[in-house]
Amino acid sequence: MLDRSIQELESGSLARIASADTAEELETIRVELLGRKGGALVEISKGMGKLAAEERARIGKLLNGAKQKLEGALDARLQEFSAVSLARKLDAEWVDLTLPAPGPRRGHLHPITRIQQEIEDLFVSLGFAVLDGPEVETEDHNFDALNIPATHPARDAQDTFWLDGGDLLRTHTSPVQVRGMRSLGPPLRMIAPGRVFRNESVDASHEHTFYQLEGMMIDREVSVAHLIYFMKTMLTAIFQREVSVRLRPGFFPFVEPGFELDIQCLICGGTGCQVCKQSGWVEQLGCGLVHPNVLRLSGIDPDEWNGFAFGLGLTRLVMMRYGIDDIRWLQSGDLRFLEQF
Ligand code: 2NL
Repeated sequence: MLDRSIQELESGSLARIASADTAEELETIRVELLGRKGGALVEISKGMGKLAAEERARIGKLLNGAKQKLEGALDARLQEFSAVSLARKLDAEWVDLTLPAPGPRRGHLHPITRIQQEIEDLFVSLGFAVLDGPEVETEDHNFDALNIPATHPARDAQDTFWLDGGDLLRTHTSPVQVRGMRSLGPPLRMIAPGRVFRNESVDASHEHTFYQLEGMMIDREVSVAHLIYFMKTMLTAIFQREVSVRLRPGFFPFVEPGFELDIQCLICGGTGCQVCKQSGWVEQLGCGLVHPNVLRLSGIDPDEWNGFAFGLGLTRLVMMRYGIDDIRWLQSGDLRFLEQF
């Protein structure tokens, strides 16, 4: 009688275990069968007290065997579940380690940096050194050594950011060239690109911070013909086409004679349009032959040496090249602007 119920319990339970779908279901079955209180096997064993000693031992063995079999089946089924769920996870969550990593987003140089480097490359190919210098300068390097009189309005606080102690933020890159003349000595060829500062009220065409590039060549018997040759070569490289230039008189205290250099308008070819304001010509840069006082103030004998010098605004050049109508975009750091280049 007990034999039968043990066997039936065992085979019925094995079938339930085999068809269980979840770990929770298995746990319910485990409690029902093997639970210390009210588990089916415990209930059966309660009937054993009434049996003869020999019979009790035999049934005890049967019960133990059934218990072990069921425990084994429960554990095995549980194992299956975790194997299946691991397989499912591995299937869903795989990563291809052979794919290239995404890496940082690629940026690019600022349009001003780009035009500066193009002009640097050109002048290096023509034998010029590219010089750098400090943005905080002395009054001597920025004004006195350039033959700019003490009364010149450019020195006023309206134009110059003066610092405590008499130094200033350089208002042009000329002080770099003064340092160059003093350290290199003649003959020399150099350019000085860089950031300059003027105390301007900011609007669409004025910034307190902008970029310039100046250059100079000092040798024996340098003429305006040399100047025109180098300026034409530079402007042809910048605009990537042949350009016609003209000189008009222009005053800068550090050159004599001094010129404003124009190019024939690249938009209309010289017939007149909005860009050249109907004149056919567009102003590009200032230039001239280095003033004898400037040479002397940097220890160069003007009876033996002379040279040409020029200065142009990189910021303005970039605005012309790309048709940018407001100078404030260039220093804004606005990605909507920068990502267009
Ligand atoms: C302009 C005009 C110019 C120079 C810059 C220069 C520098 C030294 C000596 C002589 Cl150390 N000249 N630089 C000469 C003529 C014009 O710049 O309008 N620049 C944006």
